Amino acid sequence: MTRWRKLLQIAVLLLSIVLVAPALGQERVVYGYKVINTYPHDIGFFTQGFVFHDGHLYEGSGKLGLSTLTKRTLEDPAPLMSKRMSDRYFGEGVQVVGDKILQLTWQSHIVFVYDINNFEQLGTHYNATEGWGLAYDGERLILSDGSATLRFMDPETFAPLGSLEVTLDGNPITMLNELEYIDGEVWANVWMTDYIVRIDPASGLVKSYVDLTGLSGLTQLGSSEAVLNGIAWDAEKRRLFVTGKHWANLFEIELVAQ
Ligand SMILES: [Ca+2]
Repeated sequence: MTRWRKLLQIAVLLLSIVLVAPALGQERVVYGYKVINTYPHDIGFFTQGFVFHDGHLYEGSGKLGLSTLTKRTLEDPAPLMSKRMSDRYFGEGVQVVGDKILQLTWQSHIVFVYDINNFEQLGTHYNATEGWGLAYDGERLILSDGSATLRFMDPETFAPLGSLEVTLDGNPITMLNELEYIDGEVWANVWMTDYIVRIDPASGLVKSYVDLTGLSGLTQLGSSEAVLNGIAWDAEKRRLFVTGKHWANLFEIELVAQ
C-alpha cells in the first residue's frame, strides 16, 4: 500500500468515526448482521457493481485491462456469461433495466448498454461525472460518483433528472460507492469502511446504517484494496447479499437491530 493511500484510508476511517460514531448516541438506528449463507466469490474480481436479477448474480469488475461483466449462479462462481471490457476502460457499477444491463466506467464518461440475454452491446451513454455505483428505483437510475451527491438519470437516455446531497446530522457523507435500491431506500457502501448507509431518496438523509465490522475477517482477502463493496438484493425472496473487492466469498446476511 502506498503511503498516500494509507494516509487516505486513515483519513476516511477517522472521518467515518467522526461522522458516523456520534450518531450512535443519538436516535440513529444501527444494524449489525447475521451471516445466513456463505458462497464462493472470485477473489480476482475488483467488485464495483453487484446485482441479483431473475435468479442470477451479475457483477461488474474493475481495473484497467481486467474489467468484466459476468453472470453467475449464487452457488457457482464460474461465469455463465462474461464480457471483457476494452483495456482502456475501468469498469464500475452495473444495473439491470428491463432486458438491458448498464455498466459504468470510472473516469471515461461512457456507460455501456448491453442486452442482458447475451451481453451484446446495444449502445452507449455519456456520463458527465465519474462513475462509481448504479441502482434503479423502477423509474430513475441512481448514480454515485465518489462524492456525497447522488444523481438521478433517465434509464433510457441517461439524461440527468436531478441530484441529492446525502447527509448524516447535517454532514455530507462522501465516498458513496456501490448502490442498491431496497424497499424505497438507497443503500450505499461507503468506500474503505465497513458501513452501508441507508438513504432516504427524497431528502438525502441517512436514517440508519449497517455496521458490517468483522465480515471481512470471515473471508480471504486478495489485496490491500480488498474492501467491502457490493450490495445485491433479491426482491422476490427478500435475500440480501454482500461482498467486497478481492473477497473470496459473498455472504447472504440478515440485519440485526443493535
Ligand atoms: Ca448493487
